[in-house]
Amino acid sequence: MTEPATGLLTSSQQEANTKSGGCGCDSTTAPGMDEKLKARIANHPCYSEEAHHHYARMHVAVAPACNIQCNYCNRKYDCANESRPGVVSELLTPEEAAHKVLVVASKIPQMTVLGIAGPGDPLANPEKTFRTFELIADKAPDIKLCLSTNGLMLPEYIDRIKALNIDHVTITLNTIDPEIGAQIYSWVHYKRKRYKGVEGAKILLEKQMEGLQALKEADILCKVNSVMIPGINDQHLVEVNKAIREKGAFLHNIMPLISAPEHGTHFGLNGQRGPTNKELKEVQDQCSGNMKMMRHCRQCRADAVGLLGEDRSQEFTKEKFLEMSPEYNLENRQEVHEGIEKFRAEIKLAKEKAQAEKEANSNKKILVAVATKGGGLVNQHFGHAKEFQVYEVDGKEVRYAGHRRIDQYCQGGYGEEATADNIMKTIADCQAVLVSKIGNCPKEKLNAAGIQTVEAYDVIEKVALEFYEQYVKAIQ
Ligand code: CLF
Ligand code: SF4
Repeated sequence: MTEPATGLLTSSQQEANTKSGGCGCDSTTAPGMDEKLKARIANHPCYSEEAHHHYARMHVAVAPACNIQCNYCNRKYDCANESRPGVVSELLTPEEAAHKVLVVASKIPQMTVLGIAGPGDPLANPEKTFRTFELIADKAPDIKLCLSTNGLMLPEYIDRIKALNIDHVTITLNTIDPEIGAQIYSWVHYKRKRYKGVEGAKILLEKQMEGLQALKEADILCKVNSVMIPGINDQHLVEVNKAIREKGAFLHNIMPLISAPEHGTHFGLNGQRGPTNKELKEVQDQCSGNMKMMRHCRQCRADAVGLLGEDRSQEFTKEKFLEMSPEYNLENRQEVHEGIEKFRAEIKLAKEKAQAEKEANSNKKILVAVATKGGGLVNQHFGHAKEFQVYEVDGKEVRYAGHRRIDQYCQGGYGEEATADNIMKTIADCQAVLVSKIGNCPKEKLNAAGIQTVEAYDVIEKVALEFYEQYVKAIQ
């Protein structure tokens, strides 16, 4: 099945939310991820949040039939698990699909992933789905194959999936409780028989879990999509998250139900609402402690083409792409990918450098000289001070470091020039002088020598930390 069509999305919803059937989350920073795993997702725009800025995916709509009925789906449209409701894709034969992939591979060389996600369920259309994958694997071996399914037939086809080297599979799994499932699925068609209510949900849920286990055993990366349906499974999704994690799912993509009467779905007609962005984020946050969550899903259509944030499907309608010649050129594509990787490496380096600088600055220790008459306060005029208390500040703590004797600056107009020079020498290693007041003349001299002046009447530690904060900001 395609990722679940959950109703028409506004553009902001598309940006903010994920659809129920897509597969993918950013595991690039998941704890414990080894280099081999990183390489497997490095150019998959759904599985790696970072990759989605650079690499594109495409879907081919070769799978029209479905074997279950989700209450958020209207079969007039694409599968709500991977596609926006209300979007209808042009059906292709496997041969047409292969032609299209080769055309796109040359026109958009950063397209690295071919997904089959509908418009029905890919595994309810096994011959068309696998034939398409076979053709692509044969003609465009550098393209990753990706599949999104409701999971009912997954255990049945796991060997074929493995044999075709399909490394990324999404299961749309909305619940682990058949009672809840009965509220989401009207019926399930399994082995020539139609099951309703809890009975149907039980079969589906069992097969989904079996499928998840089988994927793990076959070492195929699995993303789970869950449609969040307020009042039905919203409170239950944390439990779902825990269960799929235990079964070895790699990513979790919680997507909002998109439901409106005009979609003609069971939920749409019954007035079932979708979650607000705030509700969605709360559940995603609750789950994110357990595993990495996908938050960049665009709930793309079953014939999507391009980067996740763009839709170039209209450039490749059937009428148009059949006129184009499939000029797949592996060398050209590799060259483009090398360029992208070079660029990514530069960005990575720049980010690391900025981070290192930030850390170095936040650990930085500085000294400040304080004019005080006691009481733990900055409360003395610069010109009256006969000594400065020197403190070391590192952003977290203010530690007393000693005192520096000086000649009082205000001498009734005599010798102030020489005194100022001596004072500056005495506190040359300090970044600032904290005083209750200071005249313009010594202030300018200190500033010219690189020592800042802070006028305040407050607790020493407070003034010192405030100065530290603005000092670090200024040098970042
Ligand atoms: Fe397609 Fe899904 Fe593969 Fe991606 S989509 S089959 S994993 S290649 Fe991606 Fe689209 Fe979201 Fe799906 S943004 S709807 S998660
Ligand atoms: Fe997808 Fe089938 Fe569910 Fe529709 S009914 S959302 S096509 S799995």
